[in-house]
Amino acid sequence: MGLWYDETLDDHTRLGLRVKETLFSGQSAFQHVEVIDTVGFGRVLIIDKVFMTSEYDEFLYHEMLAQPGLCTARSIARVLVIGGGDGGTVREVLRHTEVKQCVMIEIDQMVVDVSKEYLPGIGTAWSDPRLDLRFIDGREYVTQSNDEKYDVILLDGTDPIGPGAALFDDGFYAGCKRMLRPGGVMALQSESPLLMMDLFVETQHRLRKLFPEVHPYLGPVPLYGTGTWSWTWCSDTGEPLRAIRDRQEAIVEASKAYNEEVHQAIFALPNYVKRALKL
Ligand code: SPD
Repeated sequence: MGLWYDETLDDHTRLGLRVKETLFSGQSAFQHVEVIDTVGFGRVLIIDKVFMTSEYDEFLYHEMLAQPGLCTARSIARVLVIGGGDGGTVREVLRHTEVKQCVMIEIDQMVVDVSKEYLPGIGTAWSDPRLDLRFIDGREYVTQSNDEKYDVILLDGTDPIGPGAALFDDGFYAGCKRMLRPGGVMALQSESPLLMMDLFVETQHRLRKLFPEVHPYLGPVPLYGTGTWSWTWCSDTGEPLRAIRDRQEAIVEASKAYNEEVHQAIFALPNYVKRALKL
């Protein structure tokens, strides 16, 4: 049978991958970081025993986190990414030639170093001169920095356990909103509406207190428990379905999942989600 790696989703459910080889295992100042090579999902990054991303399905997560916001914001000259140490989100940002600067704030340098070494196919933009990578605490950055403003902010954190928990509360979201330019868009991963319905709903309520426009959207990510994942599009103004055609056209050809039709479709919510959100 060989060796299996299981992520425990809750008291009665595990998700298991058959392992070919463990490539890295180490403890940083913040969390336990592993990379395994698997039979079905290729190389997989794991933090604190939770699957973070895989070579097999990372595009489903990173394109959906980044492209809906990037294709709707008024400008995308300056983009902030918080988290995203595997490099998949900044790769998506830097596919746009309109982006002049992408600041990435990652608390844990080990995640970036390990991803550069073992997941080079995910983080393909590390040497882009427009990338400004800073190893600092994302929460401190958004709550204490006064002068930096962004057109798009993308939150690519872990689940709200360990250091990732600091990226899920009112103070953090308010700090992000303060840094958004007029017409700007913030998009974040907002967990599974099946496995973590309470957290998903709570997150929507927190965001609605701050932004007039809060629109969750859904897509498949097989690596994450239940396979159904959510992201949320937030803005002061604007409309998530009104994509900027030229900007979309420039990136759709080379995208694996994102295109004009997918952009429209992902914002359609099934009844169980609408009812949970009282929409
Ligand atoms: N349950 C896992 C959630 C992970 C979300 N972030 C993944 C980071 C990929 N860049």
